[in-house]
Amino acid sequence: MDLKSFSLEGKVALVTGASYGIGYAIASSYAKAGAKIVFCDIKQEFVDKGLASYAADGIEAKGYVCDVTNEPMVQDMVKKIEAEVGVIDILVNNAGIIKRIPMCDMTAEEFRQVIDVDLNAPFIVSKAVIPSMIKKGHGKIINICSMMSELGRETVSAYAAAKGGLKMLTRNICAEYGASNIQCNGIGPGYIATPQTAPLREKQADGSRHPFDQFICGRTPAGRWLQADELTGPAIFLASDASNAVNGHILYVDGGILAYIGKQP
Ligand code: NAP
Ligand code: GCO
Repeated sequence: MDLKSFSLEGKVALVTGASYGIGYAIASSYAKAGAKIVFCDIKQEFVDKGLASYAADGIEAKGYVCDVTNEPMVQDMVKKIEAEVGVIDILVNNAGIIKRIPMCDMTAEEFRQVIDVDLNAPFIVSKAVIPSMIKKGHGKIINICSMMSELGRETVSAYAAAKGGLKMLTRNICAEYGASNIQCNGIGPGYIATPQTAPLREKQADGSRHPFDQFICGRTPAGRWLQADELTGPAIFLASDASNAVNGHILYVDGGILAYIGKQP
């Protein structure tokens, strides 16, 4: 086997919501593997912040303001990327939100907002890039799923519904476009220390650890929160030719959570 198949040299990669957090870590690793990086975020100030961080890391990235739930805006962004950078070889559907609200207290509108960003948007962005991937003869789509693609927990009904749906959208894109040499896979991160999970790790008023922080460490065989950088090896693999025979798969990068019943009392 030629180890060059792990390289992303010359590929164009779009990572959504990648000004910071998991998206930023994945996009940066793609740049190091040789790809040209394009990212989007919903607000100009976040795009500017992202551009400054990439530049500080010595990475040349192009950033676009785009709300991934807005189909005309996404179609427009993809056209611009094709004209200004090139046809997208790799798409990472990373942008996501969570609302931690008990189901019976959640409004239908709040539920819809989460489904819109976490499930409808990956459909909208994938749909925008697939036609050019078909013309080019290959493409990689990576959907950022979750533990909640498999498990439920109190307060995250909309998020779990969306991430469970995203797992099945992943399999369906594989089923529908595998014959066009498009591989669509998911990464299911465990509990990663990013701004999204910061409220779950906040120190208590008395300086003790947040109960959820203790719960997650006890529920993870690795015994710790994971870092965004730990997702990058699997993300490079799924974006590269080394994974051309892997399709419709969800690769859980969870420190062992899904294999574990939890710490014995
Ligand atoms: P994060 O720190 O909150 O970053 C999410 C990014 O998505 C932000 O840059 C956010 O931009 C952007 N975004 C939100 N709505 C958007 C929209 N409509 N259009 C464009 N961009 C939008 O989250 P993260 O922890 O890095 O998570 C990234 C992905 O991994 C999400 O899909 C999340 O569900 C998933 N995930 C996270 C964990 C974890 O433990 N952290 C575990 C499993 C899966 P703004 O800041 O401007 O809103
Ligand atoms: C939560 C967390 C999770 C993680 C992640 C787990 O409130 O339980 O935010 O949903 O972000 O998706 O894989």
